[in-house]
Amino acid sequence: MAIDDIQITEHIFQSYFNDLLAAVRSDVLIIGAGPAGLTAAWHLAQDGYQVVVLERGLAVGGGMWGGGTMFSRIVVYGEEAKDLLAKAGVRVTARGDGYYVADAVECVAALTLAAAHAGAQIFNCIAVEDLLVRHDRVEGVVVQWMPVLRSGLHVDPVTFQARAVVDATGHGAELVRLLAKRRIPLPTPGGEPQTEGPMWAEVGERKVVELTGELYPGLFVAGMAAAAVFGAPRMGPIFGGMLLSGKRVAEQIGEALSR
Ligand code: 48H
Repeated sequence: MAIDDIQITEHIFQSYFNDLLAAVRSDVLIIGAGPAGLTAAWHLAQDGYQVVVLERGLAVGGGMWGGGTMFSRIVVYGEEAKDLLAKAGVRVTARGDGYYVADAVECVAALTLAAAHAGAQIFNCIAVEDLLVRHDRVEGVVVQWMPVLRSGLHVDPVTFQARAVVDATGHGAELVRLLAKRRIPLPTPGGEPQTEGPMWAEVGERKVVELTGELYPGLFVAGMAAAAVFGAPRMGPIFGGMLLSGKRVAEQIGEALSR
C-alpha cells in the first residue's frame, strides 16, 4: 500500500466541493462564526434545519479566543448562559454571586464541535460582500473567497441562497450596513445602523438579547451586531449575552420558518 499524492487531492476536492454545492441553497445562512453565530448554528442544526455558516477568517471563534485582553478566560453571568456552555461540553467554574469562568479556547472548540456535530456546515475563508435582495426581502448573500479580496483581484463573486440569513458579523454588523448603503430604512434609531455605546456590561448583556431579531424581511441580526446597530452598550469580555442571543435567534428563525 502506498500513499498517492493525487488521491489526497481528489479526496479533498470531492469532499469539499460536494459539501459546498449542497450549501448553495440552505434553510439558514449564518454569516460569522463567533460565539453568537456558532451558538445559533448549533441550535438550528439540532432542530433539523440545513445550516450553513460562512466565516471569512481562517479560524472560527471571532472575538472569543482572546478572552479579556488576550488573557484567555471568559466570564458568563447567571445560570442560563452557564448551562448552555456546560451543554456544549465546556468545563465552567463557579466564582460565586452568579459569576462563572471558562477557558476561552475550550469554549470556541466546544461550540464549534457542537455546531458541526449537530450538522451545521462551516466554511472558513469565505467573506460576504453583498446581499441578494428581491421583492423587499433578503434571500441570500454574495460571497467572495478571502484570498481574492486580500489580493485585490478584479474577480466577480458568487451567491448563496437561504430562507433566513443571520448577520452575526460582530461589531461591524456588515450585512446590516450593506442594506443601509442602499438607503433601505431600518428599524434602528434614525433608520440607520448605529455604533455600540460605551462599556456597560449590565445593560449591554441584557440589550444584546432583547435586540436580537429580524431587522428586515429575511435578515436577522444576532450577537454584537445586534447591540451595535441599535447603539446598545458594549459589554467587554462577558459572553453570556452572545450565547443567549445566538440561542434566541435560532428560536426566532425556527418560528419564522415553521409559519
Ligand atoms: C464573513 C465575517 C464577515 C463577513 C465578519 O466578532 P464576533 O466574535 O461576533 P459575536 O457577535 O459572535 O461576538 C462578539 C464578541 O466576540 C465581542 O466582540 C464582544 C463580546 N465584545 C464586547 C466589547 O465590548 O468589545 O465574530 C464575528 C465573526 C468573526 O469571526 C469575523 O471574522 C466574521 O464574523 N465576519 N465573516 N463575511 N463579511 N464580517
